[in-house]
Formats: sequence, structure tokens, C-alpha cells
Amino acid sequence: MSVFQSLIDVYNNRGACYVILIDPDNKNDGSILSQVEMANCSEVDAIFVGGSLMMDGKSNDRVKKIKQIANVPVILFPGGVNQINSNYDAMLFLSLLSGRNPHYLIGEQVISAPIVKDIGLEAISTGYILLDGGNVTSVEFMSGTRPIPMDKKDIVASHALAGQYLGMKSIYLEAGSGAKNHIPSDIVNSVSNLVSIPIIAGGGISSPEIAEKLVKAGASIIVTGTAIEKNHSCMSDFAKAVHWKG
Ligand code: 1GP
Repeated sequence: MSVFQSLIDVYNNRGACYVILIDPDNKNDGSILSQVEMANCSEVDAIFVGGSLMMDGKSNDRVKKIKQIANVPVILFPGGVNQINSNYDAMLFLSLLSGRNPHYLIGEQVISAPIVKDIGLEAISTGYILLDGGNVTSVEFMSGTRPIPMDKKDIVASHALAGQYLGMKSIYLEAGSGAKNHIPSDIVNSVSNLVSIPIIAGGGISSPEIAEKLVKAGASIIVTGTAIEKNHSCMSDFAKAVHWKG
């Protein structure tokens, strides 16, 4: 079974999937293993791994360690083509749909495609939509693209629908890591009324209550990074809130 199908099975059976994001940068060197160990016993459904910038040459070694220890799928959430390697079970094959920078719409993908094929990585085609979470995030700066304002519901929903019509398998609504404001539930709701593919929501989701609200609004996959970096033990509360069907 593909990794993507395994996530679909989880959200069909349990209401939604709970995914943690681990940044394999050197700033997290001391905490990565404890995050993975906590994930293993907290009903986390998958681990996304990635970040905007790696500050040393050891991030691939950290990914290898994550993969060795994790008992759930390890999925690359790439900040760039340089993060692709064979230690992952799958990758989000992202196109930054909300931006108008051709490099992140199709340039990185062309460079990545032959490498992904060569290492046999499952590619989960994902329309990535960046929203304005109230502060300038690394994604905004590094991609040189403007996020969509949170009050432009129709613009967000139209981008998501365009992603679906382009054949993408999922839509990622992203407020950016450490966002002041998470994606509001009315945006998730308007996107979910329009598209029939799974919605991933991430950025600034700081409590299980917020996660639950977003799931009830139509998100299929909830991603948290900062909250669990600060306090690993809250993973099981997030998982409980997200798995509302039990
Ligand atoms: C995943 O970038 C987010 O989409 C992670 O955001 O670090 O704010 O949880 P946080």
C-alpha cells in the first residue's frame, strides 16, 4: 500500500491524521531523537521532515536516524531539491501555487523529478498554498512569494480548486512555521466545500482545541511543528483531538 493510501485509510477511519513536522537542522540536533521516540508512543500517524534552510551538512544523517527509529511513515516536506534522499518513505511533491515565482511553481520540480524517479520515492503531488499568518515566515522570504491574505477566502479556495483540476492529490494550507495566526476554520471550510481532495493544514496550530476545530471544518491532515518542539508530551493530546472518530 502506498504511504498516501495509508494516510487516507487513517482519516477515513479516525476522522483525520495527525502529523508532526521535524526540522532536521542542527538547531534541533539535541531533540530530534526524543521527538521521534515520543511520536512512536503518541499515535502520531506520520512524520514530515524538512525545513527552509539547513545550517550544516549533517541533515541527511539526522534524517537517516529519524527513519531508523520511527515506526510511522517518514515523509519529506522539502524546502528544496537538496533535501531529497532515499531515507524517506515518500515525499510531498509540492508546487507553491499561491506564489508567482516560476522556480517554486515548476523549476524545483523539474530538477527533482529525475532524482525522485531514480531513488523510487513515492511522490504525493501537493498544491502548497501560503497564507498570511501575521508575521513574515521563512517560506515567504526564501521563496520570494507573497502569502495570500487570510480574509481572501475566494482567492484561497480558487487556488485550491485549480490545484485539484491540475491533478494534484492534496492541498496544503500553510500559515508558515511559527505563524502568529493559524489558518482560520472558515477558510478550511470554504476550501473543503469546493475541493474533494484531502486538505493538509499547518502553521501556528498551538493547541489540540485549534486542531480539532480545523478537522471539524474539513482538514484531513493536521501538522504541528513548533508546539511539539517546545513540549513533546503534547503530541498525544493533539492526536486524541485529531482522531475524533476514535
Ligand atoms: C507545517 O510549517 C508548519 O505546515 C509547521 O508549523 O511550526 O507553526 O507548527 P508550526
